Amino acid sequence: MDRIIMITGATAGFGRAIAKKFAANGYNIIITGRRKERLDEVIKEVSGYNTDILTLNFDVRKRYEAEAAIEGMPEKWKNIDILVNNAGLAVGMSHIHDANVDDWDRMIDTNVKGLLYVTRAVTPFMVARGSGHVFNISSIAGTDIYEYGNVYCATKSAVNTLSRAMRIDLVKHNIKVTNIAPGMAETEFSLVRFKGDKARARSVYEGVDALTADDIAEVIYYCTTLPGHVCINDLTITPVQQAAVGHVARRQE
Ligand code: NDP
Ligand code: 8X3
Repeated sequence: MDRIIMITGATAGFGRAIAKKFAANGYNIIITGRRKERLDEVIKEVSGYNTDILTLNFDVRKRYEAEAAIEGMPEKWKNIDILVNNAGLAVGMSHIHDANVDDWDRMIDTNVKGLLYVTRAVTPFMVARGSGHVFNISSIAGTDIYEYGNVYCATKSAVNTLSRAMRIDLVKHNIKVTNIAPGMAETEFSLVRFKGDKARARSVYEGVDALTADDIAEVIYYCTTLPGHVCINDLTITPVQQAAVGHVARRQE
């Protein structure tokens, strides 16, 4: 079987673009997410490529579901070369003293615990084979802390720390770990953060040529084309108009 990539959160945004990019380049893809109908759409989108596809329909927050889905894969699919821990979200924007605690739970459970559950289930396959590449999708919010961002920023700081920790734990097994920290990218991210408020979501990107999901897919693919002995450890990617989270040179429209 050819090379295999597993992408969490492949039903939208970065994950979906990454799935298409790697399928177009001959990889077999394992795509995961909660929305099954979206996974079916991705299958149709890559049907023109010479690629095998496995869909795993689970919620990364549900540890036993995640473990069962990954353990239950046919043996040949366990030879995963690349894992992209992408599933994640921001929910709400509030000060620490008046936030919705359910929003905090969703972010911590998805962005930190979900990432860990999937990594714990997949990395033993890589260790057994003595090779692999893990990408963790963090954010500039992991280092560039901003008002109302508190818990989302904290989850992405945790991802940064986990990337460093994974690199130390996995280095002797010839496993690369690349931490990707994007800035503003126009996906469903803001729609989710603002709980379906389309106007508010759209306003985030006004006057900015934001990153696209395809930009992120392109960068991740590039990292995988380097020689075996080369590992890009950390990458920060922003639109040219964004210097930091709160420093965006918007066009007047
Ligand atoms: P999207 O909302 O477009 O996509 C998010 C993906 O995550 C979806 O496929 C969704 O699938 C999946 N997901 C969310 N929660 C769960 C869950 N509990 N279980 C399984 N899958 C889940 O957002 P992006 O593509 O923009 O975001 C991808 C990653 O990039 C996130 O980690 C985000 O924090 C990060 N990021 C985004 C930036 C941006 O500006 N867009 C910038 C920096 C980082 P489904 O709902 O079907 O389960
Ligand atoms: C998403 C980037 O700036 O909205 O991770 O926090 S930001």
